Amino acid sequence: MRILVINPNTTASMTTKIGAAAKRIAAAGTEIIAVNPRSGPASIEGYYDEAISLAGLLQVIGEHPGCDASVLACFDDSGLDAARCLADCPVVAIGEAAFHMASLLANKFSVVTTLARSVPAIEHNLHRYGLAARCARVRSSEVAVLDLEHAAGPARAKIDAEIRRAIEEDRAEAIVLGCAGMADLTASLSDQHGLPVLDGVACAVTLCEGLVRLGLKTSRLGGYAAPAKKDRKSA
Ligand code: 5HY
Repeated sequence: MRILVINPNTTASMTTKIGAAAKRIAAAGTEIIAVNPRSGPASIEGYYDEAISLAGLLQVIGEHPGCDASVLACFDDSGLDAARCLADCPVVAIGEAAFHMASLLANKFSVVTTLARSVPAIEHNLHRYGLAARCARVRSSEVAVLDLEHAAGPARAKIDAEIRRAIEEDRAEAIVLGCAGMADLTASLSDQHGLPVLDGVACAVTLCEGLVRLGLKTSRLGGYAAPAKKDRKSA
């Protein structure tokens, strides 16, 4: 099977890291195609970046028909519903995937994300997915997305400290890492803190493989009907 893994920001080094995390978990016979748009923000932190990233995201989906499934690798699940309408395959977003998997492993989980401005969108998604009651708290580590690319040491120390606070203050029984750029920290953080630490990229790839094996496709009956043919002027 072929899984299209989309990093909706334009930072190629982050796409490489996300692709490596996807390949690490993918089953034998699963081909991972990791891509990012040519246009859009270098990182997505909050509502404005999210809105600016959507045109590039949808363009990339349109340019890669014929995949068996697709992963939306940005933790605020930006553009998920529109992507599901356009893509000719199931689309799984990394936030939604990690929340569902964490709920299978723990009564309560906490999310550790990047900046404070990214928190509200993640909280809204938890409510939208009906999983807010399972999340003790969405915490920001005050690590910018691109700091994960350049300053991994100091960034990791901040994430580490926030996980410790989530365990002590939230009584979190599992941790969801709130950025695709944290994927390479998952195993060592889980070992260090002695609880399940989930990376959304790995969770989403695994769910995609399951959907494909079950032969399941996105329903076209209602909100995810394919876009209607109409005149859409572009700038
Ligand atoms: C992400 N932004 O996973 C999100 C994290 C965030 O560019 N990739 C990004 O802060 O919402």
